[in-house]
Order: sequence, then C-alpha cells, then structure tokens
Amino acid sequence: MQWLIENNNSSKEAAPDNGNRFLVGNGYMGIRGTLDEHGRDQLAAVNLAGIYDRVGDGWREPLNAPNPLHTVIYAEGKALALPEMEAVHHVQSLDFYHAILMRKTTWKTPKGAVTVESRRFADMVHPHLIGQEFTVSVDAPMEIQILAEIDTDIWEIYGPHYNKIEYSRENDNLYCLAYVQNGRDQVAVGRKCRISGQADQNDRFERGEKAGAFIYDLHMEPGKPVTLKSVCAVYTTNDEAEPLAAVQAALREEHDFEALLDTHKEAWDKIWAVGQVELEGDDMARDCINYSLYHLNCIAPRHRNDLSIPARGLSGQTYKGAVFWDSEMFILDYFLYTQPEVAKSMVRYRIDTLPGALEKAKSYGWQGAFYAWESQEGGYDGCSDYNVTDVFTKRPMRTFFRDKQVHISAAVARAVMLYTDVTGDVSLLAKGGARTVLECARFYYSLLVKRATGDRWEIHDVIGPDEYHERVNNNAYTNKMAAETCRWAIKAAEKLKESDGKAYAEFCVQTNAEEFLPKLSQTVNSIYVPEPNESGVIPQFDGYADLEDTTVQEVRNRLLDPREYWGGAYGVASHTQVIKQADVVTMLEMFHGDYSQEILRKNWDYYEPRTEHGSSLSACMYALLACRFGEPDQAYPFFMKSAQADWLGGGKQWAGLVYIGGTHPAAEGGAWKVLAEGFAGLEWTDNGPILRACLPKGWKRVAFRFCCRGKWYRAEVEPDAAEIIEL
Ligand code: IFM
Repeated sequence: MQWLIENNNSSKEAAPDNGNRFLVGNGYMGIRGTLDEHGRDQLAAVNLAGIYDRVGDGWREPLNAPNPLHTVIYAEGKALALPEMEAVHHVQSLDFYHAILMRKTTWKTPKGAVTVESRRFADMVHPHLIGQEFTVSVDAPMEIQILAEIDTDIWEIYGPHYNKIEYSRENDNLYCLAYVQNGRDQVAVGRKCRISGQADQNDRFERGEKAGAFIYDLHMEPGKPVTLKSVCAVYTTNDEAEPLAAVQAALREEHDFEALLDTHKEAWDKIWAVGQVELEGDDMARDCINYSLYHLNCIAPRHRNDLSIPARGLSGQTYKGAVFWDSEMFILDYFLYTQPEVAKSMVRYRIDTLPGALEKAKSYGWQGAFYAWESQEGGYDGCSDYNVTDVFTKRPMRTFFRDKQVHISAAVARAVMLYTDVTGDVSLLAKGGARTVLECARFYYSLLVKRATGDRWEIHDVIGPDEYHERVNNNAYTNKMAAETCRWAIKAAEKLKESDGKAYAEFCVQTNAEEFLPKLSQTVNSIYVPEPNESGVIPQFDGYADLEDTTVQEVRNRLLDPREYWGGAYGVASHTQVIKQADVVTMLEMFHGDYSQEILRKNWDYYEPRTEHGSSLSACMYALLACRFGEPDQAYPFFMKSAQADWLGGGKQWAGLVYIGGTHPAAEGGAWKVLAEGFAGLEWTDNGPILRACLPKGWKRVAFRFCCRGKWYRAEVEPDAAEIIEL
C-alpha cells in the first residue's frame, strides 16, 4: 500500500476540498491542507480543539489560530502564488502513513523557472508544535524574496474573533498574541525560522522586517537551493494562563526539525501498529478505509482526557466545532477497540458535561439529562433555534433540532455502557458514568405520555435521525433507544453496586436511584416501539405510511434551487416518505438481534429507495444492516460510499444557505464499523469477542487488531474462515 494521495488541481474551486482532503492534525489542532501561500480566500485554517467564541449574534464557533505557516515567495517583486499565478507544474501530496503534507510547484518567470517544495506536519508527539520546511530553487540567477509570516487575516465563518493582535520578535522567533473577543481567552502563536544556505554561499541574505513576518531577500543562483525551516507553536488560555510565555518557552528550546519529524513519524508508526486495517483483494477499499482512519487519528483527543470529537473534526468552524451524536454512534467504536484511552476521553467529555444536560432538560420543563444537540465546551448547546437559512427569503428558518432531537441522550448512555462492557473498565461508572446513564433514562421517563384510553407509554413531538420530518410522534428509533436507555440505567446501577459499594451509596443519594429505579423497571416494558406492519415494514413514526409515497428523484426534481433545504415546515421532502438518512435502519442495526433476518431485509428494501442519503451518516448504517442479513455484496457500495466520503471529497456543501463542508468523521468511523463489525462481524459478548464474518465478493483477507477487557487480539478473516488470535 502506498499511503499517498496526490492532487494537481490548484484552482480556486478546488481549494476548499483540498483543504479537507490534505488536512494534517494531532488532536490539538487541525491544519487544513491548503498551500503555504494560501489565506482566508482559500479557507486556510489552523483549527483549534475545544476553544470557542461568539461574536455578536453570530453562531458560537471554535477558533482558528493566526496562521504561522503562511509563506509566500516573490520573484523579481512578483508574488508566485496559486491559484492567481498559474504554475507550469504543481503537485500536492499527502503521506497519510506519517501525516506529512507535501507540495512541489514550478512557476515560469521572465527570468527563469522557480520551484518550491515544502513539507509540513502537526507534531503527534508535541501537540502544540508544527513543523514546516520550505525549499526554493531556480534555474537562472534571480532576486527572490521569501515572506514568512504569522497571518492574522484568517478564515472565519462568524468572526472576527480577535479584537487585538500584538506581534513581537526575538532573534529568529516571531510571536503573535491574539486577544479573543470574549474578553477571556488569548491565542498565542510563534514561528522560529531558520534559513539555510547563508554560510556556504556568497549570496546576499538580508532579512527585512514587517510586523508579524520575516522577509528574506535573496540573490539566488541555479543549483543552490535555499531552505527555510520553521518550527511553530500554538498555545491558548485553555492550556496555560500565559499562552505567550508558553509559546516563547517552547520556541526558545532548540528544536531540530528533522529530530521532531523523526519522533512524529515514530508516533504514527505506533498508531498504525494497532490501528490499521489489512485488506487483500480490493486495493481501493483498503486504501480508502485506512485513509478514513488517518483522518480519525488526526483528530483524536490525546493531549487531554476530557475532549470528544466534533462532527467536522478539526477541519474548520463548520457545524460550530460541535460534538453531535456522531461521536457516540459512529466514531466511538474504532477508538474503543483500538485506542481505549481516546474512547475514554470521549465518554468523559459527556460525563463532565452532565450539568449542562441537566440544565437543558430543566429549561424545557423536563427532568434528567437532555444533552446538547451541538455540544461545545461545558456542554453548551451551540444549536440555534434557526439552524438553516432559507434560500429564497434569506431569512433564518425555525428548525427543531435543538429542542426535539431527543435521541442524543440515548447515544450518550450507549457510549458509557459500551465503553464499560468492552473495556471492562468500570471506573467511569463510579466517576459519574452511572449517574449520566440514569439521568438520561430519567429524561426519557419524563417524556413518556399515555393516551387516556391506552395502556402503553409513547414519546411525542420529536425528530428522529431523519431530520426532514420534524415533530413526529413515536419515532421507532427514538422510542427503542429510550427504552434501552432505561434498561441501561438499571444495568449501570447494578454494575456500580457490584463494583464499588461506596460510590453506589453516593450515587443513590445523588440520584434518588432506589426510589426511581423500581419505577423505571415497572415502566420500561410498556414503552411503545412501533412494530412491523403486515408487509414487515416498521413505520418510521405515526402517520409515516400516509405521507406521499414518491421517489428521491421526484423530490429532487421539485427543488427550485439546488441549495434549498428539503426538511422543515415546507421542505420538498417533509410531506413525503422520502427521508434524509437511515432511521428505522439505524434502529434495526442497533437491535438486529431482536428481529428476524426477514424483517431486517424487508425494511432495508423498503427504506433504501426512499432515502436521500443526504447525510454522510446514512450509508454506513445501510451497509451494516445488509451485513446483518447476510448480504455483504449489497452492503459493499454503501461501505465504499462511507469510506470514500473524504477520499473523493465533494459531498453536500450547503444546508439552505449554511455552509456545511469539511471532513466527515462519522462516515470514517462508520466505515470502520462496517468493516470490523459488519464484514468481519466483530461483536463483544459476555463470553468475549466473537466474529460473524461475511466478506464481499473478491475480498481475500481482512485483518485488524483490537482490544477488549485489556487483552489484545487479532482478527483474521478469509472468505471461508474467521479467527480471533489472542496476542
Ligand atoms: O449529526 C448529524 C445529523 O444526523 C445529520 N446532520 C448533520 C449532523 C452532523 O454530522
């Protein structure tokens, strides 16, 4: 396997996609794969994890740091910068084994050709550091100028987030301190520049000065390349009370670029030693799945033990840098089985944000924990009541994601339970995990309604995973997950009681569990979960079958504007059976053991032609379910769609007038789920891990490592054999 992707398209239109596809990151920051000379217009960004700001009435979003990688060359006074100045040769490539972004570009100038080669990495060992190497060569003598800057004119969606910038310098180091509008935070960035070539050439090296930049004036000759090596540092008030002092301390240390790069590579070697997938018989699938895992590893929180992963990773401010159910339902499993410490951090994040969830439930008049739909730090819900802008009126549309997507709390409960089950680490239950699950159950308990004539508990006025149908009653996915959350709460309490009597006693005082749990046990089996109709199809919600039964294409044909939002009050899909993403199918995948294969298949067959797959979360669920009823070839194209979400780029860029582009961690994690839990059929049981494998046509071998209950295993799957080897 080559572990390399390349691109020659440097057009203005390609820049946003390239920024996603060529991203490098280390969990602390994501650096979009734009070129050295790129800035705001090409969406260049050093996106920071876990630090947010809100400007005026705009959406609260994460910060992009001032960009310390901004480097531009001038030949005889003229900037050589893509896309404005066309190149005669250009290639950008990503070594996604070692997370190194490279480019090589040659421009023709009246004096001769100028070539730039560069490399950059977000240091996996020192999460605050970035390395960049930038080499210029010429084929004729000429005057070259290199501008090495910390660029503060950066891409921001709802900025500007900085209201004051201070630059300073010290020998070869440039510093920039940016004051955040919120009046509390600061972001400090530094760049240590070392230019080589002075000593062994008689050329003229003069360093001019510009606030925030070093400018190198060079007389260059053919055969005598000049290399600028930069080591950059980023700290914020999230990390240190005095971030500038932290940057200065980091850069005063003598960092050797090559030595940093070596240890960075070693860190990635270790990640792949446990985290890669071996696949024989389908090179494209092998490359795409590992590329997806590359992206997940770039955004995994390793520098802190209480952070999760936002829906667009660290690819920018899209989706407000917020954590959605994507993390627990789609992304968690890969880390759970390969890097449990990362999974633990993701679960801790939810436990720590329980106070916000309790507060949110209370604000709507409910009890227990209603987690933020778009969770930022402290569990603050970044989701606006008006989350989509109408294409026609340009007015914000009232959407109900924040108030009605109540299934989020069940995803959180699932994460706590799955983490505990698979790792065997019960410590989180005592540290708030059991309470989290119980408060999620209490939330659903408080939502239950009974008709005067009925004998079952229902849940009304919700939005299920399919966001196009708002405010529906008895969404099958939501009801089933709510019932399961109640069972999890009972189980979590039992486990805590068995494992830590003292913590259990505290938990009972805190939650009044001894009074509440019996009530829950009495209720849980009467929570209504819609059942298959005479054709075996489970209605997505009450009245779904009465909606217009038409095709996805027909609904698409009704659009007056391609960016029009399909859901909401008068969206083109709202009054039809066309859905945005897997909904009943997600429920059946989660609880496949409760249904016959025939029911699984019939629902797949019914819902798939009615699904737009307008969310990147959709395809993997269809693929998983097809594996559950033994049709890996039917699963395959959906698996590929998920695995290629970022490999191919593109995807949906707009919801109404709101930009939603970026990377797709849920699709990446979903692809791993399909491979490991679908095709290889990995499942945790009380007797340990098992495989129920079914490989698609042409696949000769799949192998991967995984960890359960502290033991490491290797799954080895061939068309007619599947084996778990304890390591
Ligand atoms: O969480 C998803 C949701 O299910 C569909 N819209 C996008 C969100 C973030 O990925």
